[in-house]
Amino acid sequence: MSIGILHKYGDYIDLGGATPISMGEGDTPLLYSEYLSEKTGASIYLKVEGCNPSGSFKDRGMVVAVSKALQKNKKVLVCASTGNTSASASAYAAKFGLISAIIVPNGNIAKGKLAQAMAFGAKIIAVDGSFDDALNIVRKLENESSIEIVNSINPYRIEGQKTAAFEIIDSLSSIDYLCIPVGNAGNISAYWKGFKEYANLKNFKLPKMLGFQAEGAAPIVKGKIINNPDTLATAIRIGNPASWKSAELAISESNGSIHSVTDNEIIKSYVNLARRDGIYCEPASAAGVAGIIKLSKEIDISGKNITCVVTGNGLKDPVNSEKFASTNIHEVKSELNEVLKAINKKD
Ligand code: AN7
Repeated sequence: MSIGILHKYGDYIDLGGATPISMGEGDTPLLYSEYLSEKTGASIYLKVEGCNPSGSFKDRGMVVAVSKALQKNKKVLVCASTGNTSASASAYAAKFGLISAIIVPNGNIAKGKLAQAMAFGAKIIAVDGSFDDALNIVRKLENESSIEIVNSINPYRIEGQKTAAFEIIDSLSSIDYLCIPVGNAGNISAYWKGFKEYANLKNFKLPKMLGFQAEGAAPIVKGKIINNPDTLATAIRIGNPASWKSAELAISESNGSIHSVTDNEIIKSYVNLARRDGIYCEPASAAGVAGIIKLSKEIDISGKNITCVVTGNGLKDPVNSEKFASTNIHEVKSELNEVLKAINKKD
């Protein structure tokens, strides 16, 4: 049976007396990329977080936040979301007998994520604003007694997400760089917390944190709130990240840096992850890979050990997949010769 992060790493997670629950989060693949390593001269590994129960890294944090919500006898999980947090919250709500209410930017969440939340029976509230507007409303629900806010402003989310750093160290002993997409900036903060805490126990050299935002939604890179963030990587279409300060701290403490990547660069890496590594992710998840390819042309990373976090599953965003990663469909009669002809035909 899958044990989940709270059973595997329970000694290192502050649960404050809550009962650990599980949907089998974590223990995700860490795959060596021959293609990316050859291209950059570094040793590049991919942490495939789309293999979590609801298809993204959010489950690592959600399992902790929901354990606490159950301990506090809360009835309703609420989050603002660009999609993955809402899919995760709705899954845990379904399993643990809670209601989920998700506040999403109308028209700007990927189809698969909405379909997931619907399937899990969530109450879906689509606001005519951005993710940042939705989160501002959610913050005001703090004093509602039956509601647990499960965005990463809930510290238990970060507490759970830090376990991905533990897993990387358990596999590779140490790494030089961690490359990670940045949206609301919770995950980069969580990894850094995880690396620091684990270094006290395992004695390894801390990695440099490299964060990557989409160019049209790069408030931390630009040092200012972006009022109308825009990118086709809707998961990271965020103009005023909640964990802005802790992300900056992670970057400065680790001697890392934060950069932007264009939608074109994101899509190129998204398609190559599928075609060269066999990893089907959503566009935002490819931002870390796009970033290290870009940086490899500016700084010498040869010989370095690098892990790129691939944050969510490709099935979540069928529209961008069809738009940017489709191939021909050969429609033929159901006859052997026709099928053989199609197999041998040059596209
Ligand atoms: C695939 O679901 O913010 O920097 O509401 O779905 O921790 O926000 C999702 C973010 C990267 C960015 N990759 O992580 C949400 C949400 C994927 C994501 C991020 C998200 P953070």
